[in-house]
Amino acid sequence: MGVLNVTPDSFSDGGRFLDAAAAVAHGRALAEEGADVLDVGGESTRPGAAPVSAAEELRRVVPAIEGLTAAGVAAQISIDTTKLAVAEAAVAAGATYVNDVTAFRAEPELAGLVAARGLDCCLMHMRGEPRTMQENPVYDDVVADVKAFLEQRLAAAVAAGVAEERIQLDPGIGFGKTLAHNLELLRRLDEIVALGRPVVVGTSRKSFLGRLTGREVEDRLPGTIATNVLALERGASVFRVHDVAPVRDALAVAAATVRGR
Ligand code: HH2
Repeated sequence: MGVLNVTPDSFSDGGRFLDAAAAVAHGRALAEEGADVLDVGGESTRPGAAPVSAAEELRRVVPAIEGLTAAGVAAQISIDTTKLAVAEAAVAAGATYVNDVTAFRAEPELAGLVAARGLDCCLMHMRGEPRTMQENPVYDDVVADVKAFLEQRLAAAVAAGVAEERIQLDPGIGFGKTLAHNLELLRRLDEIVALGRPVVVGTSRKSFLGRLTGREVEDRLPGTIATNVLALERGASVFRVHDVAPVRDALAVAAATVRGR
């Protein structure tokens, strides 16, 4: 899953693809690098980020998705949003996957859209909301807590009519978690995989990699690769990254080693 942020303020690439033509060109490049899914987002969820109105989010993402669809991009288009109105317009423009970092808690009606249109979706764990989520996060047992949350959100989505086979789950690396929490989630990712749905991981360029390596955001690819390879070994199946080509190569080698192909 390649990240396509159409925002002025995303933590690693804010402002680079705000123009629709630049976003489409970057999306096509990610697809050529081998992304199966392009995750288009118009609202940054970095720690401390301020919310964006639906009108502004629509203004950012719809032209980019329309452009990707018109270009016949060879990847599934995902809309990274928490808002029903944004998802509806994105689907009309060609998106068939909804990535909601609130797991249908912000706008529960989003589950109805996903169900009615037969869309794929990702339900992610987040403690609190982006503005405050990094203020002293505490868990009894982070893996058990995240697993129980995802199990409950999976059941809620199925109860709302979403087909279980359309649902992917994500522990939400960096969303209301300390460095130790992120590492424990990655180390024990097999416990999340045991829920039986494909697991998505998003470690790409995140600040915990900077904490471990001392690297700035543009120099965190080695840490991104290490975490994705470990996640694959523990059973993850979707890898949300900014740098598709190098991560794809690393995962091809890791998968061949782990699975014998
Ligand atoms: N991480 C980010 C955004 N959306 N969605 C899922 N499912 N999993 C993630 O880990 C995840 C996500 C944050 O990364 P990015 O999009 O690069 O930054 P920003 O939120 O600042 O736009």
